[in-house]
Amino acid sequence: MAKSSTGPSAKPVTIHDQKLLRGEGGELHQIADGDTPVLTTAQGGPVFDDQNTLKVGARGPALIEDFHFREKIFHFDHERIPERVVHARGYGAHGFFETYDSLAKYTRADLFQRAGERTPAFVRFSTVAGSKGSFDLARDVRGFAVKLYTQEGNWDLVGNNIPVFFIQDAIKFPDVIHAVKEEPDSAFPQAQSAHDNFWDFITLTPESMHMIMWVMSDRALPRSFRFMEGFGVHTFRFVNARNESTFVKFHWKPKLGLQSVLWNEAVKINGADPDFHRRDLWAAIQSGNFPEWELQVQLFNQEFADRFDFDVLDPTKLIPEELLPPIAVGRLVLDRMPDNFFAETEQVAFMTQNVPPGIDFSNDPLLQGRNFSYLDTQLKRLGGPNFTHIPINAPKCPFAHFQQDGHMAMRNPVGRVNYQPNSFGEGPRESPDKGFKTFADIENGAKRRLRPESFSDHYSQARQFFMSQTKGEQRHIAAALTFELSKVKTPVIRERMVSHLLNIDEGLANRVASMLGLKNMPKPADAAQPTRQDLAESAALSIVMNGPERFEGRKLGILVTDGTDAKLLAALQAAIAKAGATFEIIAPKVGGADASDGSLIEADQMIDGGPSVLYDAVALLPGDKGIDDLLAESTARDFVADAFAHCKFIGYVDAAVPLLAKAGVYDSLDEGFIPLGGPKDIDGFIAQLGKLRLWSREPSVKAR
Ligand code: HDE
Repeated sequence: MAKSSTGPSAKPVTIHDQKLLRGEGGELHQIADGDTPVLTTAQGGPVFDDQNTLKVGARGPALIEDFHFREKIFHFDHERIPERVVHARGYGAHGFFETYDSLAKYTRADLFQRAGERTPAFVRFSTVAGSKGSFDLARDVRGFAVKLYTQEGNWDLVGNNIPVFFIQDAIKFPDVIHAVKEEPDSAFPQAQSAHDNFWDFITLTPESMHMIMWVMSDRALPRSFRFMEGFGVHTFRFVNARNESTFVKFHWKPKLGLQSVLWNEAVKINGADPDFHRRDLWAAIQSGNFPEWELQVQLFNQEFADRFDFDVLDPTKLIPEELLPPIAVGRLVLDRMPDNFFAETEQVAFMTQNVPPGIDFSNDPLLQGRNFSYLDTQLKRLGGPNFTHIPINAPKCPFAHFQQDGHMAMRNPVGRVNYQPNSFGEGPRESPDKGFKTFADIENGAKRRLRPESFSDHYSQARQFFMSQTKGEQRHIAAALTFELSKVKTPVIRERMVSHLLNIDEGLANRVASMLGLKNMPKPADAAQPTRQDLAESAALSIVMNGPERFEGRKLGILVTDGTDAKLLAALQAAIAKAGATFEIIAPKVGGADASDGSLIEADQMIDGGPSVLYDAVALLPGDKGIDDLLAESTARDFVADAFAHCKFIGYVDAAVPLLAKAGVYDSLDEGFIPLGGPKDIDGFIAQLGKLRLWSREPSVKAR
């Protein structure tokens, strides 16, 4: 007869450092003792055995009365909520916004009234097209969604890292998103715009051309969330206590400057570390290097807006910063990771319609559509109307209303009165003074479905963006367009895109056509408005022209082996820390290497797990003894060859020369290679690192 289940028996075992009990079937049990809390069901019932289901006899069948098993599996089965339709992959952090000076002249919003006022914040960065489990370095727009818990309710500035958008009217949003996401029959490609559907839609939607220039630029491949800008995109309004309105555009400027990676690098990062961006944010915040952005605003009135040919309500246009310099109004600091990713980052519900009194909408048709969508989407994702009861979405100021009941209601009214007006003197009342009062703009006109003519210039700012880039950045745009279109199987779509490029810049169109091997040059696309050739270049649109010129916040990869010069390594580590940067040690074995003085160098990565694409620059510090270990490793050769191809600065000791030769770069030593003969050479190396990349090398490593 089979023995009956008795649960964990009292046969203690020790597995390395863990004391456990062994059950009759050999399974291991961890038993509560001393202060350890007792495992319970969600109902609070103490659990007897968490390793075995309840069965008849030792070998089954299982019993349906096993409420612990059923509750555990039932809960597991429902762990996921629907991922966001767009921006599914994201990463968030807490922090605060600090106001510089009172903006009372422009807005009555409480958070802008007092210098030094701090408002709690939660920010979620994201990619748009990929699913929740996709990789970080997709060529894509990044979401930059900020929730500010103000004293007058939550203000959500749900922006992107690109200041314009693909479409002008919200009714086209499902189309552009369907087109960019994986094709519905094959279910691929994941997190890529390089496929027919996307380019088919884009080439039939000329209003997208300005945004396309941005998405094909290095802006779509940020090195870190910490090194990218954020934009509110739409024109909003500030409204002051006298009910005067000023148009406003919001910009977040990273304190550490802008930086992106190359496409070839991005592709390799996605394989080596699909969590590259989240790991970067996590590491920076956990180590106390809190990322910071300045909030800058462009303020203008209707008279100023009327000076432009384009419409300030058109979200495919920007106001060049040279024409309207932004004013710094505060700073955002991220200083704390969520305790729990799901509870906070996954459940956070951003909504464009969350604005405090003093901030108001414009008639931008995209913004108007978004104001419907974001509330609607939360109902589906979070399962009911009570999503503001979830702590991450709850206001941090006093609030009171008569909303009640519904799924998962956590805060329930007490007392009799749940309506107003009431004559019992209970409950909240409306406030004409404090309440949100919509700016009383005068609107009239016939009800029509119409795109205003003022939205019809689709190419001028696309051209302006392209012309404002450095030559290298322009090459990247041409290469990105060529790569993307090379994945498009329908030749006519490729040609159609070139016909649009002809309206942007003929040189760009010719370059892309030639790299695609296009046999016949198409005619320029029919344009609703001719492209303006006279728009001034804007340096603010380039990444390279807005780099940091210092290595702060960046990361050096230091390759070591047995025999690495201990003094040189220590001096380099100290100098990197002094520059406000970080480093990782890469060695042939993760157990580390023995330095020249016999000390152990602890490794962060084994060479196979730490390719140079994960670093902003590299230092090759092998010892004479250990270099042979590396020469036989293709990963070590790739480490050097990729650092070279990606225009990175490379510090090296003499012992590394055979590796440089093996990687095929020893005949191409340029000023990006810095010999590290001893600690005296380190200052010069660090100074060079501040340039981030040796762009002058690029034409020799990527001819097209
Ligand atoms: Fe969004 N967008 N969007 N979007 N969006 C969402 O809301 C939508 C647009 C942006 O980290 C969704 O909660 C429509 C522009 C960010 O949680 C959804 C239109 C900009 C995030 C939605 C737009 C954005 C979203 C999906 C066209 C830049 C992520 C889940 C009118 C200014 C927020 C959700 C986060 C998320 C709708 C266009 C930024 C479906 C209908 C333009 C950063 O409601």
